[in-house]
Amino acid sequence: MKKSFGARLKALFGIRTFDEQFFEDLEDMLIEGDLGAKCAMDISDAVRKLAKSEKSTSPQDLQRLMKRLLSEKINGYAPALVPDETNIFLILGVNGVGKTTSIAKLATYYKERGESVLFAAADTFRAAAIDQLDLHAQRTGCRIIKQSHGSDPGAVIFDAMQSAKAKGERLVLADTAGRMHNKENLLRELQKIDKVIRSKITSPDCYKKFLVIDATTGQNGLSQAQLFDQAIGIDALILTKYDSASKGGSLIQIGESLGIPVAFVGVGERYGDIHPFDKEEFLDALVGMA
Ligand SMILES: Nc1nc2c(ncn2[C@@H]2O[C@H](COP(=O)(O)OP(=O)(O)O)[C@@H](O)[C@H]2O)c(=O)[nH]1
Ligand SMILES: [Mg+2]
Repeated sequence: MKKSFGARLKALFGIRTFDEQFFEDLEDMLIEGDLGAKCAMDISDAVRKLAKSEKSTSPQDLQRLMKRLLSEKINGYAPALVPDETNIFLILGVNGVGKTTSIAKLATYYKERGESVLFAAADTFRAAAIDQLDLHAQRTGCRIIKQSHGSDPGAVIFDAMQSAKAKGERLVLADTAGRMHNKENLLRELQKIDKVIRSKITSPDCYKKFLVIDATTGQNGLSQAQLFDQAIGIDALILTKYDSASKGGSLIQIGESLGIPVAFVGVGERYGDIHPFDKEEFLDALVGMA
C-alpha cells in the first residue's frame, strides 16, 4: 500500500537535515497533500524561517509550528438539532463524492443517539439514485419520501418536511443531485430547493447545508466549495474516503479562503464509518505527528 500522506511527511522530517532541498521537498509534499500552492509556500517559508533562526531545531518543533499555522485555517463544526422542531440537513456535492452513502451513515449516527430520521430522495436526476437511497432507508430502518425519476426535487423536500412534521421525525436528511444538464441548471435547482426549505422551517437553526468533499479528488475541493457556497451558502463540510486517501489538505484551503468548518469525516463504506471531525487528530495526521 502507498504510504499515507502523514507517514511520508513524517519520513521527510526524519531526515533532520534542514537544507534547501528539504524545504523544496516539504513544499512539494504540501502541494501533493492538496494544500494549494500559496498555502504550501507560506507554510514552508515559515518553517524555513524557524529552522534558520534557531540553532538546534528539532523536527518536532517544525511540525508543531506547522500544526499551529494550519490550526488557524480550519475549524470543527458540531451541528446541534433544535429540540421539538423538524430539522433538515441538505447534503450537497458533485457526483460520486459520497453524498448518498453519507446520508445512510448520518442516519445511523443520529439513530444511535436516539433521533428519528427521514430520508428525502431529492436526487431525482438519476433513477438509480432514488433506488440507492431507498435501499439505505430499508437497511437503516428509516422512512423515505420519494417521487418518480425526473420529478421536482423541491417538491420532494417539501413533502418530506411536511411528512416529518406530521409523523414526528426530528431530522430530515435530503439527498441532492450532483449533476444536471449543465452547471447553471444545477445551481438554479439548488436555489429553488433552498427557497422551499427556508419557507418550511420554523427557525434558521433548523436548516444546515453540508458539502461533501472527496479526499481522493482533493485538488478540486476548493473550486467545488466556491461553486456551492456562492449558490446557496455552505454551513459545514463532510470529508469522505479519508480511508482511501488519508490526506485532507483541501479542507485547509477551503477553510482558509471560505471559512467553512468541518463537521464529519467518512472513513469507509460501512454505516458506522463516520466520525465527527476531530481537529487535533486531523492536524496531527496532516503534519505527520500521529
Ligand atoms: N472507501 C470509502 N468509500 C466511500 C466513502 N464514502 C462513499 N464511498 C463510496 O463512494 C462511491 C460513491 O458514493 P455515493 O454515495 O453513491 O456518491 P454520490 O454520487 O455523491 O451520492 C460509493 O462506491 C461509496 O461506497 C468513504 O468514506 N470511504
Ligand atoms: Mg447519490
